[in-house]
Amino acid sequence: MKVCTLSQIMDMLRQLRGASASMLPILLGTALACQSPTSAPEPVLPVPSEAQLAWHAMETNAFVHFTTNTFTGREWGQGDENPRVFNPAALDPGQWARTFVQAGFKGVILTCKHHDGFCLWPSRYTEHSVKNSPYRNGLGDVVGEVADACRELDLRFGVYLSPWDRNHPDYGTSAYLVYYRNQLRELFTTYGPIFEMWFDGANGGSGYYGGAQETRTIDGSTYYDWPATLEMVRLWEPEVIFFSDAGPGVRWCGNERGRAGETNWCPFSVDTIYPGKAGIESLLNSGMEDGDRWIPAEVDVSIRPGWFYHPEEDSLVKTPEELFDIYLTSVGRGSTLLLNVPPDRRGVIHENDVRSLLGWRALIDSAFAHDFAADAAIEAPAWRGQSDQFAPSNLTDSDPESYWATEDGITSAHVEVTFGRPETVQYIVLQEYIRLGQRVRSFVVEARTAAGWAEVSHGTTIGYKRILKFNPVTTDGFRIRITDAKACLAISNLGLY
Ligand code: FUL
Repeated sequence: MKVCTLSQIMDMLRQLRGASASMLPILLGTALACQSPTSAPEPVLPVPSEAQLAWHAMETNAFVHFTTNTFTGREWGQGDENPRVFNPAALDPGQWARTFVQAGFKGVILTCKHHDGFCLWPSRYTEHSVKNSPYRNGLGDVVGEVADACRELDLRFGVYLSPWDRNHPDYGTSAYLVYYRNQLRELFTTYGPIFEMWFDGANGGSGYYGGAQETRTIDGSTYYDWPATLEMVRLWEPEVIFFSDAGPGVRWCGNERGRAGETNWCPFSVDTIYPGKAGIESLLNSGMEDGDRWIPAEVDVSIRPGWFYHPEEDSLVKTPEELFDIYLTSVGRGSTLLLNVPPDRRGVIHENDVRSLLGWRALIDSAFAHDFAADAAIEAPAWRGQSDQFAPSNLTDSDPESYWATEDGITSAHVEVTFGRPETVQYIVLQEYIRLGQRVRSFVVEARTAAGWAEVSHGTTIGYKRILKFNPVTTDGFRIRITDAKACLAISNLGLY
């Protein structure tokens, strides 16, 4: 029996909209022929929201650290910096955006305020901002310029607003929360749409605090009252993704080295977790197979040793090869990569960073230039209802909404891919149909040899995307064996490069 994929149904609906009365019987006939006798697998909870699905699909985003530190050489400003030190004489967010687009990024997250409390927009709630800097004689608005440059090139824009503020006199009291929320209102109502809000876990400690020059500690589990803040922000931006150790949108991957866990579950339970909680790095890194919420890991790492630009690090920019390796351990492990590229003192992305970024993109493009699976024959002994809707050919049809599925309760199964002639392959890309939850616990990749199937690689979780790199193998066929899963399989994509 002929069955319809979601995209076929969407096509039909589109045609129906423009159909004349005489075409209706034909379209109805097609629709009836498409009825499926086989139901889709039940979702395995938790499942991602639409906003999280869109976030997964972004895959790589740019992080931009820029503040007084860029000019003072620090990584964490004390909060006592004179705003006059902030003077990017040739600021060019258009150059950032063009570079980011060429590098393949889909979004940009800007440190609107780092721990030094200096605001890159002329906030009406503080004097510690661009309005007291020489930049455009105090009339500039870096956040506005960056948001506009992003929008012009279809990059989504996100904000980092440090909860810890070493400048503000009220930090540590409830008055500071009012200040922090006022600033969020300014950002979300002036510079939206904002796709992601990033609040890091570095909280409390020594600082200027309006001249007090002291150490202030806060209770990270209660002080910020995050649920109330998030509820407020959602009024302005219902779909915004919140980043923190505890999500709720996405979680930290537990390190700043660019490595998501080899086993990386998106499900995560946050009952006892709050932003900045110590000692949970490995949990954050691997997620929780039985977690009760979808909170995928985001990998944040800098292209340089520091988060901010320092001239003495110009020779220490990560090479295209190092960045490619990070791509494999972030995007290739089911995460999104948030790669920090800090502008220099002129206000542009330094030549060395541009060179590395473009070299990195060229490596990705060349590694994944030709998918040998796309025109290969693909077979499996059995699949869900033997229905076209769940057939193994869905793995290679480049439709992310179609998938190969097994019968309920069948948690191990295999597919065989046969090329027309021997090809040399070094990467496998697998993607689960995560709309129905994350399922796979382990899998094995084998190549056909004269002596039978030989293992070339194996992995644990797949999730949104899993890329495995192995020693190049020349063969005319592969077998992918899913060896264990939480429930029946639902896999949308298989690529061999
Ligand atoms: C950390 C901060 O302390 C660093 O300066 C940087 O912003 C990094 C992304 O998050 O918590």
